Amino acid sequence: MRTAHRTCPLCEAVCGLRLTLDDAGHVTSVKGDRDDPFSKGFICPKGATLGHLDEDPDRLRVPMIRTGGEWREASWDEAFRTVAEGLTGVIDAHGRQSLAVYLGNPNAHSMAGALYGGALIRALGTRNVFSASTADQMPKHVSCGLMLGDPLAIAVPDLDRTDYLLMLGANPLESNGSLCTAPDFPGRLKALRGRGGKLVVVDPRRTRTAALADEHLFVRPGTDAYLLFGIVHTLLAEDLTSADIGAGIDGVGVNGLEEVRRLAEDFAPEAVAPMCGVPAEEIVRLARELAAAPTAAVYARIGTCTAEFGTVAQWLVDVVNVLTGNFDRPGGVMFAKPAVENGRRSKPYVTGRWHSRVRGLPEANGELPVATLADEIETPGEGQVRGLVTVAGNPVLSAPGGPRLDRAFRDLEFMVCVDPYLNETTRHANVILPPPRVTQSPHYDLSLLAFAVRNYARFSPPILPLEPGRPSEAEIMARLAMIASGQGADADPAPLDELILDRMLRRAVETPGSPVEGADPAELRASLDGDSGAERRLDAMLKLGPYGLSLATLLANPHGIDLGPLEPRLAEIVRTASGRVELAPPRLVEDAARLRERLAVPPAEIVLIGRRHLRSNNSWLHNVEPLVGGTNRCTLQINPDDVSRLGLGERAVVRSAAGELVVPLEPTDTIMPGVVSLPHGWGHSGTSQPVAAKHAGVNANTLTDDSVVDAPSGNAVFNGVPVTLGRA
Ligand SMILES: Nc1nc2c(c(=O)[nH]1)N[C@H]1C(S)=C(S)[C@@H](COP(=O)(O)OP(=O)(O)OC[C@H]3O[C@@H](n4cnc5c(=O)[nH]c(N)nc54)[C@H](O)[C@@H]3O)O[C@H]1N2
Ligand SMILES: Nc1nc2c(c(=O)[nH]1)N[C@H]1C(S)=C(S)[C@@H](COP(=O)(O)OP(=O)(O)OC[C@H]3O[C@@H](n4cnc5c(=O)[nH]c(N)nc54)[C@H](O)[C@@H]3O)O[C@H]1N2
Ligand code: SF4
Ligand SMILES: [Mo]
Repeated sequence: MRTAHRTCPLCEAVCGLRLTLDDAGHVTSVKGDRDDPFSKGFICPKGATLGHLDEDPDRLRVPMIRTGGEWREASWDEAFRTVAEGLTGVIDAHGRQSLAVYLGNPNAHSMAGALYGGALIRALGTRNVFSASTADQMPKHVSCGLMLGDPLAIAVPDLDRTDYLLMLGANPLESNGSLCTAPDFPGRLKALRGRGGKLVVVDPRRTRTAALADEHLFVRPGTDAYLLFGIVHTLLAEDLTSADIGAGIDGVGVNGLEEVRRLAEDFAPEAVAPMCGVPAEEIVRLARELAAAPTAAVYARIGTCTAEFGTVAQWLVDVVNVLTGNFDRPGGVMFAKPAVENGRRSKPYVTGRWHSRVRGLPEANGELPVATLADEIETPGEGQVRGLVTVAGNPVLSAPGGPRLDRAFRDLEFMVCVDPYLNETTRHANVILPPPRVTQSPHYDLSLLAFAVRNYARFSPPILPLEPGRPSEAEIMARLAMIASGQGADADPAPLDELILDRMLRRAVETPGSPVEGADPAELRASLDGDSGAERRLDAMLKLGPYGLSLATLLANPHGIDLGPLEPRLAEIVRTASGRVELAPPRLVEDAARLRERLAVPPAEIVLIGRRHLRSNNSWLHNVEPLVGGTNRCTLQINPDDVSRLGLGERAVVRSAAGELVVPLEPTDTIMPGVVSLPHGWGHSGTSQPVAAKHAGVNANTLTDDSVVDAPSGNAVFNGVPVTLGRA
């Protein structure tokens, strides 16, 4: 028996876990780590079943090679050789622009994804870069990029100190939070109420989060931008804005206030109320309450991002936070200061540096919208995608118009997937390269700690060793990068880490004011610790970071280190060309005009939205028996009035512009009339996962339409999809 501590890698809450293992290395129990200063023992059912996931007998343990319809196990050498032949074959025949890469959500949780994703993209040398970000948070990146000059400068609600939280399109009691790293989100919301604060939830469903709130308001899907504009209008019309805006925030000036005032004129509460379904007097009251609260924060997540005006909505969230004087202020919204900081941008943020070949959609953050991946594969011509690399993604279930991708993937000349499962997407691969188990992998949250509600750091070394000859996920990605850059299947990936380290250390010693200014890079390199290239790179980044931590300090503190509450730091954050906060970026002003034109368009009678369940995680925890037991969760929630009005039975046919599905109905008055909700990540077929196959469900993205995107960011639209319902 032994115990080991590590961070849960499954969601953004980064809970500390305490694992017990027997002598054979089997996980016998998983509990919350009470000594973790951030999560303090909190755990959810997913974390508690991490041992089941880790030892799932259906996970792939060795590479798989497909010939025709036949899969066989292969050695790592043969697998990498097959990848080298496949990728170079496509490059030689059609050029590098015929390659595409798709990086899925778990890359945000792994050291491998954070440290090698960029190298892999550069090595592939293609502009066809896709990721789950354009099915998720790209609108927030674009709005922050345009307002603050840095797409990663995302302010999070100061949950533990705020007096008033207005939450739109998020359900942290199921999701445990997103773009707001906060272990025990439920406990933090209860504490907010306990100290006399107020929580208001805006959601087309009365969720578990809404049930915990002081107040819940139904909003018509896809219309949060109207509601937020109504609030902005009221703040300006009633002169409720903070007196200090003119003086700037933290010494940082604010541009564009008059432009916002001009735009907001057309979005009076009475004008937007019929669109968003929130009565005008409620909109006015929300604005007054936000202005009057000693501190207040507006926080909006996936329900508002994956909508047609997602970027405008995200922008208005921060406009309200600025206008009420709550931007970069304790109790308002603030910026974390992680132990490893993101590299500073040297150029102002722009989108549209290139456009997608078929639909001419603009690039954002170096990516093209996943909503146009199928177009790029299907449409012949120079630059047609013929080869695909996926890492930790399942776009057949997660991307809009998933079934179309399912068909498109069949026509690829070569596809390689890094994934522990044979699933709806990876079944189209020629080669699957499985990463090791969670317990065999090191963990540090390079991405998520930048969005934490407290500054905190924690490193988890691997608990169990790798089997001889088995590469870590970092090595798999590094070797793929070596292959893509033409160095062959047998190239040693170690020089890649050395190259990256060398660049990092040289830049640091040349940077005025850096903790190692003027030092000798070779000496610094010699002083680095770590059992792998990835760990040595982490050690270097920690040592160069704002707290001067190191791998050794983190190893000596296995429960994590509390680095204190968030502090105002806007002056360090802003990277706009003007050096000021841009309250009215031209690209968003332009989209606001489109939003104004829509005021005249009557809304669809019935629209579809998604939802999440605590025991699920997108498409990939459905093979874990303890998480899928109980009643079927892949149901269409519908208001009972709609059931009787439409004369529906136990099941219904749902049709959209993209496709149709037959689904079981779950009548509930927790959803507003005119709205139906279906969770994504289901519709399992053709996998090697017998448990998931028993709980197959249907693919919600059969109904979502890849021809519609949020214009500024190219993000997919999952909420507010017009549908019709008929008897099954
Ligand atoms: N258990 C579990 N946890 C997860 C995940 C999971 O699949 N399962 N996925 C992880 C991922 S990848 C992410 S990005 C996060 C997401 O985390 P959250 O953003 O908290 O996501 P949801 O729980 O889907 O909550 C979104 C809410 O938006 C509502 N909504 C839908 N349309 C609209 C709209 O137009 N306006 C408004 N105001 N609300 C709307 C929905 O009813 C839903 O309650 O969760 C992460 N955590
Ligand atoms: N209709 C609708 N669609 C949605 C959403 C919605 O709300 N509604 N939400 C969207 C959101 S927010 C997101 S983030 C996307 C997610 O989109 P994806 O990232 O494409 O989908 P996931 O289901 O998260 O797939 C994760 C894949 O990674 C694999 N995996 C798990 N752990 C690891 C690992 O450590 N290494 C590697 N290499 N692979 C691993 C799993 O087996 C699985 O194949 O879905 C989006 N799709
Ligand atoms: S809340 Fe998220 S991080 Fe915490 S135990 Fe559950 S899945 Fe893991
Ligand atoms: Mo996500």
